[in-house]
Amino acid sequence: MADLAAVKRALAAQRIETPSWAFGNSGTRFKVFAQAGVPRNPQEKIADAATVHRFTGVAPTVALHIPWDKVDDYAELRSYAESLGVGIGAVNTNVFQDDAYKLGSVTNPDAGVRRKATDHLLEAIAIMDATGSRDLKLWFADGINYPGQDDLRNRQDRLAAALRETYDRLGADQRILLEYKLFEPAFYATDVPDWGTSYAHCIELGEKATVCIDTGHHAPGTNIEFIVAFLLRQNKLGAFDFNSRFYADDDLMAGAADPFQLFRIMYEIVRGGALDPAYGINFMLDQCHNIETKIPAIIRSVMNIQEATAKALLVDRDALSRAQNDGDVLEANAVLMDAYNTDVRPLLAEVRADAGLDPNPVAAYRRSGYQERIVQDRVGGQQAGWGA
Ligand code: LRH
Ligand code: MN
Repeated sequence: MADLAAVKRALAAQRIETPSWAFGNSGTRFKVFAQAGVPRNPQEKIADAATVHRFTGVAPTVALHIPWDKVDDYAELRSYAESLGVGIGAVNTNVFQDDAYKLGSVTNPDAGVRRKATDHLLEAIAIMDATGSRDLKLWFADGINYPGQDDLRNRQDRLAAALRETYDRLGADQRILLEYKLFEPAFYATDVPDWGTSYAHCIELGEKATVCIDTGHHAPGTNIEFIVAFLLRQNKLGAFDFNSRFYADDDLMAGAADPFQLFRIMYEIVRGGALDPAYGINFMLDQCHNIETKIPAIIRSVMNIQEATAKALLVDRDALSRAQNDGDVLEANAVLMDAYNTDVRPLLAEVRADAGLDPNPVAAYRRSGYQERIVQDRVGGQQAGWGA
């Protein structure tokens, strides 16, 4: 039987990083539906992230995306965040929105374009020096749409060269999170399409390079928890971009489309002893709230991850090992399903109450008047978005 006191301590210590861009307007190529009260600048995004932390107690850092969160003084932005009780987390680069990157950024056939892209990656590390961030999150939209459009090997050589230069610029306590994605915006070959490619580049780079798993970036039917188990064994899992999807990179609320998958992923994290923040995995959200109110959606997503984690922590590990070692297929599956089918909401309500928080963060947020206040205050100016 799981030790409930230990489970509650692990849940209280859980840390989830929110994405600044999820507080801004987002959508699809068909439409971006603007919402009243959306932030107009990085400071207002950070204020919303601090609000998520205020009601959940487990989201003390917010990831930035450059240039969407570009400011003149990043040290000042850091102090502002800290004044609201949050820290600046991962710094995300953006080499996917400049006209120069049509045929690729660090993989572009044109050396001048590769230089431009690599300089942006290096600029992001200088920003991390100011914000005190550990994680440089690299995602490359780079890829090709037609066979023959470019040489697949040459593009890997170009990518490796840019990664090497970036890696060598890292500070002692900084690291690379190399995110992969099967497709989109490239529709024939993506240069970092899967965990194996990211993993291989991370091994080539060194110990400060780790893989970032975005749960929306796999082919349908991919067993993501296997990737988690494998990378943990290799000590090469650095972070998650949590969201959920029914079809492609839908960026829906984590756990909304497939709570059982999120549970299986968190079980491999717990089984691997990797839940504790000290282990070093950065559990981030990466979502787009195209039609739903953004702050309660992010609070709900944090709660979904907490619920999946609580269920994973309740797995009777001894009974599971016994059944597995006995080859008792049905019993082994039943032990895991017992935990998954456990209603952990009362347990999480206790954990929140013990932390002086409202047991229902979404309801507490709705009662707080914060949403009405930002709708009233944030009038005029340019609402934040992807600027695509
Ligand atoms: C790419 C991605 C990446 C971010 C972007 C906001 O699909 O997952 O992590 O840079 O979304
Ligand atoms: Mn992502």
